[in-house]
Amino acid sequence: MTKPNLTLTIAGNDASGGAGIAADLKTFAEYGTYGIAALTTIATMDPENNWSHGVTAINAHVVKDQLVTAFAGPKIGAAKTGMLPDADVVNVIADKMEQHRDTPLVVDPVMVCKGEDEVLNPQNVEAIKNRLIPLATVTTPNLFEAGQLAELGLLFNLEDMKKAAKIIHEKGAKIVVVKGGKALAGNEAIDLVYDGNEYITLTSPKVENANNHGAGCTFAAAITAGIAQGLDPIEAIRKAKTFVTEAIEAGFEYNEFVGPVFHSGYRLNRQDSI
Ligand code: PXL
Repeated sequence: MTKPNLTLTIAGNDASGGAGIAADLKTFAEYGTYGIAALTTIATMDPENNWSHGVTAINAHVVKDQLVTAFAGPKIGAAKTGMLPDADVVNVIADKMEQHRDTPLVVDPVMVCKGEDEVLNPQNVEAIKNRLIPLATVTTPNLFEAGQLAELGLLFNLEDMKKAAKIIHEKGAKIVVVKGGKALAGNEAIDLVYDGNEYITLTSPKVENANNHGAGCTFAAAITAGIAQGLDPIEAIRKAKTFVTEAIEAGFEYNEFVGPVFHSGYRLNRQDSI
């Protein structure tokens, strides 16, 4: 067997296993890549208190040390970022990725978790915008995040998404995917892709009563793995959309509070489990 392609996630742990590094590493494995994780935060949820989230930050110097280890092996085919707790951590990651500009970077600018309205602190959003977006091969904001990054406030329709995508592209991201997802009116989940030349819309039917916790992380991780496997970014985005749609279809109710995607859905639709 030849050596696997390496993929790196720089993200938080969702203690319920649906989002964050759990989603990323499972997705990397489904694609047949060798996943590595650098942990940035630990997110816990309290079943006694309506699943309210607790977030513990990993110190920036520990994030830095993890990245030194991660880059000490074979070449990393592609990396992604997820939940980042503060500007210090963002800066450490940007410093490292500036030394490894030949490693494609997927920036999932996580600002909020489903079911929680807390937005990350403004300095953090600024740091993501100024330090990571310029390094991004692909960035995958949802409607809310795209509005924040483009400084347009709330977005409501495809025209707003196009405007935001163009502004985020001007900030340096090579390809911007604005995820309309379930939030847009109508019965299709629409994502808008902009590469500086053309707008491409990717549509899929909205999955009814979707158990979709972790869908954003899974989508970005799938793009990362596709790029590491040699797909061009647009092809990687198209394949990731199919991968995450099937993961959502395979989603399940974890408890009364949350329903995660099942990251193995795409493979299990094609193959029996081991
Ligand atoms: O879905 C956003 C997200 C990302 N990363 C971690 C999370 C969550 C939401 O719960 O816990 C670690």
